[in-house]
Amino acid sequence: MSLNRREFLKRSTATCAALTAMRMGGGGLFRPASAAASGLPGSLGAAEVTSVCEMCFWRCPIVGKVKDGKLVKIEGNPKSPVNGTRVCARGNSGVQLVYDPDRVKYPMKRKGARGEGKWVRITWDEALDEIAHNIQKVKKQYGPHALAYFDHGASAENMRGIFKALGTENYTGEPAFFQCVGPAALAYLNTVGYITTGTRQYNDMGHAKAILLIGSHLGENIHVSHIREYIQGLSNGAKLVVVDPRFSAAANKADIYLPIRPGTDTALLLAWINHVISHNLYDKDFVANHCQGFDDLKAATKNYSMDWAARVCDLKVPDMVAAIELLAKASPNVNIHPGRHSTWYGKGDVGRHQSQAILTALFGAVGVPGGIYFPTKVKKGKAECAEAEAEEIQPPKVSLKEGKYPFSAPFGTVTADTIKAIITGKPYPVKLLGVNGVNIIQTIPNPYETMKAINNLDFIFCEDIMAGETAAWSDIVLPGAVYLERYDAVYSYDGLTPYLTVRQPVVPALYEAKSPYWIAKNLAKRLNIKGYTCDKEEDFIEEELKAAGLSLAKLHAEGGIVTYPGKPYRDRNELEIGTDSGKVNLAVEEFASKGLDAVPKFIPAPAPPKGYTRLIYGRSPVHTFSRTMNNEWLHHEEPENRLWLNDEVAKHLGIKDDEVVTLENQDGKRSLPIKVLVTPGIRPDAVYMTHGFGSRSPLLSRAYKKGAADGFMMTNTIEDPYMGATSKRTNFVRIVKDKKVLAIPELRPVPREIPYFKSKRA
Ligand SMILES: Nc1nc2c(c(=O)[nH]1)N[C@H]1C(S)=C(S)[C@@H](COP(=O)(O)OP(=O)(O)OC[C@H]3O[C@@H](n4cnc5c(=O)[nH]c(N)nc54)[C@H](O)[C@@H]3O)O[C@H]1N2
Ligand SMILES: Nc1nc2c(c(=O)[nH]1)N[C@H]1C(S)=C(S)[C@@H](COP(=O)(O)OP(=O)(O)OC[C@H]3O[C@@H](n4cnc5c(=O)[nH]c(N)nc54)[C@H](O)[C@@H]3O)O[C@H]1N2
Ligand code: SF4
Ligand SMILES: [Mo]
Repeated sequence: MSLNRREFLKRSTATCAALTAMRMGGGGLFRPASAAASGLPGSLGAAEVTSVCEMCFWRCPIVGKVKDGKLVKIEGNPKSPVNGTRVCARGNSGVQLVYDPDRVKYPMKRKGARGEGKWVRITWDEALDEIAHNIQKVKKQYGPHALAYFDHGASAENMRGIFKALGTENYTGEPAFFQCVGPAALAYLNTVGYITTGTRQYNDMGHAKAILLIGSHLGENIHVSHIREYIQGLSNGAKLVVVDPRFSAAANKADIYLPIRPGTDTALLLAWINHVISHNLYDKDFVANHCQGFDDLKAATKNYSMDWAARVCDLKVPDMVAAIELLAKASPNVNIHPGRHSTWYGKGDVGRHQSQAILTALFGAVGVPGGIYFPTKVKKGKAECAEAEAEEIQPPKVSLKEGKYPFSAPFGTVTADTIKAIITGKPYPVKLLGVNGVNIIQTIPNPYETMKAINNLDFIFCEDIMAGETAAWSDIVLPGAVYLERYDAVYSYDGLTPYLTVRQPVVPALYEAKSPYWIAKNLAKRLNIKGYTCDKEEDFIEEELKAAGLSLAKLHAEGGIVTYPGKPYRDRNELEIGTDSGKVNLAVEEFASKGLDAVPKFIPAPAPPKGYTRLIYGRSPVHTFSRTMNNEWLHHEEPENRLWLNDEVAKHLGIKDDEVVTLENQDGKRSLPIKVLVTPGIRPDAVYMTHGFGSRSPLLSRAYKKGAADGFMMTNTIEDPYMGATSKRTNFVRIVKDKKVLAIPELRPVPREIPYFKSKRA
C-alpha cells in the first residue's frame, strides 16, 4: 500500500474501492479467469505452473506441480525475491484444499434451519435466479441500502462491484479490517503519512540492529518473507525486545523479554517516550526537520515515569530501562514493529500504535535501513472490462457509513454497526446479506449477535470454497473456484524488491466450482447490471499487463515474475512525509479536532473481575484463521488447540497438563471442551488459545467441534472511538472442570490505576 495520506483521502472520497489495496486482505483488484496456463515440465516429471498462494493473504509466489492432471506439490517460485522456493506449512497444503472432500462442490440451497447444515443441490441457474430475485425483492421493498455485502480477500472483488452498482452504501463491509489492522493503519496514516501494515508490512527487520515486538508473535504469526526478514535481522546480530504476557516463539528468541500485564502496553510506551526525550536519546536532526508537535508530545508525556509504568505494567524498572536503551543505541536502524492485529482493547488501540509510530520517529527510523520504509509502486493497468457500471450512490438520510466514528468512513461500514442495523432496523433496515471470503461467525466477535442478525435477515447467500459456519448459516451457497483453479488480477508487490506476477490456474476447477468473475458476470446479467464485458479472464490480465509493457507470454518466459528496482530508503534531504503537515505528526491535530487525543494517553483496560482471568489469543503457525481447520495435512499437524494456563494457577485449581476443561465467560457463555497446556510461559492473569478452532459447522467433517473457538467467549466488545474497530481482549473466563466452576486466584495484585471489569454475574 503506497498511497500517502493526502492521496488516500482524495481517493477515499471518490470511491472506497481504491481502499481495497490497503486492507489487509486486499492486494488490488483481483479478478479471476478460466483457462489453465500452459505448464513447463520440471522436477517430479510434473508440469510446473507459476501462480500465487492464497492460503493466507501474504500471497507468496508459487509453482504448482501437476502430474497426470493432478496437483501433487506446491513450492515457492525460485524467481521470487521474497520467498524463493519456500512456502509455509499452509502454502504447502494448498494441494489438500483442492481435494478436500468437504469443499463446496455445487450450488446448494438450505433445507433445514440456518446453521443446521442440511442442503439440497440445485443448478447454477436456479441459484443465481433465486439470489437475483431476492435482491430485487428486498431492494424494491426497503431500498438499496437494505442490501449489504461482507467480504474479504481476492475472491470478493467482482461481487463487490455488483453491490456497488445496486446503489447500496453497504458494499465495502470488510469485517476483517475492523477486526484486524484498522487501528494500527489509522495511527500510522496520521503519524507518518502512510499505512505500514497493509497487505504488506513495510518494516525492514532484515537490516535492523534492534527490533521491538509489542505482541506481534512472529514465528507463530507466519508470513514467509516477513519471517525471513526477521530471521535475517536476528542472524545479523539484531537485538530483540519482546513485550508479551505470554512466552511466545518470539519471546523465546529475545534478548530482553518483558512479560507485561495485558492491556498496559501504552503505559510502557509513554514512559519510554518520556525517557527517550528526557535523556536526550532522540534523533535531534530528524525531530527538528521532519517532525511537528514535539513540544506537545514532551508536555503530554512528562509525567509518565518508569516507576509508575513498572507498577501499571507489572514489570521491573531496570528491565524496562535496559530495553529502551538497547533500542536507542541501535537508532536510527531500529525496527519498532508496527504490529498487525490491533483490535485488542477498543479504547486505546489507536493510541498504542500511535505511540509505536512516535517512538519510530523519535529514533529517526523512517526511510532508513532497519526502520519503516517507503513502498515502491509498480505500474500496472486497469481493466475496465472486468468491472460493473455503477451510478453514483445516493446516500440514505441517516448513513451507517458516515456514522458515529469520525475516522471510519474511508474504510467502509463499521462491522458492529451493520450487525446492529440488521438486528434493530436502525438507522434503516438491512435485510439481505451477501458474504464472500469471510467467515463471519468465527471472525466477528460475539457470534451470538451475528447469528441473531442472520436470523433477522430476509435472505443471506455466500460464495465460499469450504463449508464452514457462514456456508452452513446461508440460504444459498455458491461454490467458488479455489485460488489454484483461477486467474486473479495482476499482483503488484511494492516491498523492498518490487515485482509483478499473476495468479493463474494450476489445475482446472473441480466439480461445478466457478471463478468469482464468472459468478459476478452471470449474476449481473440477471440484475440488468451493465459491465463485466471481458470475454475470457486472460483479457483483463493482458490489459493490466500491457501498461507495464508485459503480456502473459512475456511473463511466462520470465518464470512468472518480473522484478523492478525499489526505493525503500530516502536521504534526509529528499524525505517527503505524506501527512497534511508534510512532517511526521508527533501530535495529531486532526484527532484533537474530533475531540480525541492529539498525543496518546494511557487508557487502562479493566482488569479481570475476581475469580476470572483474561482470555487472549493468537495464531497457530500451521493454520490460517478458521479456513484451514479441515485441511487434511494441517489437521494432522494440529487437530485442536490447547488452553495455555499458568502453572501456579493450575496448581491452585488442581488442574493437570492435558486435562480437558471448558470455559465459562463473564456472561455465562460456555466453550467447547479444550485440553489444558500447563506452563510457566503465561502470566497468571491470562489464558491463551489459538484462533480458528472449535468449528460449529457440521459440514466440516474433520474440524467440527475440534478444540474451542475464542470468538464464542467474546460477548463483551468495545468499539474504538476513532474508527469503530471491535475489541477482543476484553473478555474474561473461569474454568469448568467436572461440572464444577473454579474461581481463578488473583496472583498478581492489580494497582489502583486499573479498574476492575464490572461483571453482571461476578
Ligand atoms: N500462521 C498464521 N500466521 C498468520 C495468520 C494466520 O492465520 N496464521 N494471520 C495473519 C494475520 S491477518 C494477522 S493480523 C497476524 C496476527 O498476528 P500478530 O499481529 O502477531 O497478532 P498480535 O495480536 O499482535 O499477537 C498475538 C500475541 O499477542 C500477545 N498478547 C495478548 N495480549 C497482549 C497485550 O495486552 N499486550 C501485549 N504486548 N501482547 C499481548 C499474545 O500472547 C500473542 O502472543 O498474523 C498473520 N499471520
Ligand atoms: N475471535 C477472533 N476473531 C478474529 C481474529 C482472532 O484472532 N480471533 N482475527 C481477526 C483477524 S486479524 C482477521 S485478518 C480476520 C480474518 O477473518 P476471515 O478472513 O473471515 O478468516 P477465515 O476464518 O479464514 O475465513 C475466511 C473464509 O473465506 C473462505 N475462503 C477462503 N478462500 C476463499 C476463496 O478463494 N474464495 C471464496 N469465495 N472464499 C474463500 C474460507 O473458506 C472461509 O469461510 O479475523 C479476525 N477475527
Ligand atoms: S505465508 Fe504461507 S500461506 Fe501465506 S501466502 Fe505465503 S506460503 Fe501461502
Ligand atoms: Mo489480520
